[in-house]
Amino acid sequence: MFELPKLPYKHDELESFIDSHTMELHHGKHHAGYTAKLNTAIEGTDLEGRKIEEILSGNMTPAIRNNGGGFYNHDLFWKIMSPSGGGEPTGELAEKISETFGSFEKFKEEFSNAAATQFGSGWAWLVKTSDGLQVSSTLNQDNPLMSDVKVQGKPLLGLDVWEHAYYLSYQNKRPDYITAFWNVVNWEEVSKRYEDK
Ligand code: MN3
Repeated sequence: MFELPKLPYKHDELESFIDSHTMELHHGKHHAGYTAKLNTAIEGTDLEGRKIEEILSGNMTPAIRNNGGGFYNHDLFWKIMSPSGGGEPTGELAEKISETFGSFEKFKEEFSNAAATQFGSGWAWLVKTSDGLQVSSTLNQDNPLMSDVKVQGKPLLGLDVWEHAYYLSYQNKRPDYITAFWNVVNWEEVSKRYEDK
């Protein structure tokens, strides 16, 4: 059984970038919903008891793909944000980003563009692939762990661009939400994910 992970901060701690009501609904309703439906979908199958990363990299029913993706993606999303976030990465990750994209600013541009141009619901990603770092985007609750997406690897940073993630504060202005996001990115956590095997 998967459990809804606790938020690592209070609902209102990402204000004025992400409002408290959005956080409450997003975590307490959307993420909780994916978690419950994932449990229903794997109950009684041989996927019960497996790690989520393992489930998502194998063959899945649509219900497991959508709800398992939703479970994993939101868990990552809460962790890679922090009330004391923002700024720039340091250390190995900072070097790798500069080497790959030219500069941190260029990386931000590429990631923001992937998030802005993802049509409809989906996610933007910074992915650690076997060849290094890459920016990508996916539809719905798909993610880079899945074996049939364009850019595969370990998701380091993810941005939810479903309307439920920003509509209450930003309405149709997704680019403003993307700009705000950079102020809450927890680079320490992203670096940790990069350096971990
Ligand atoms: Mn969401």
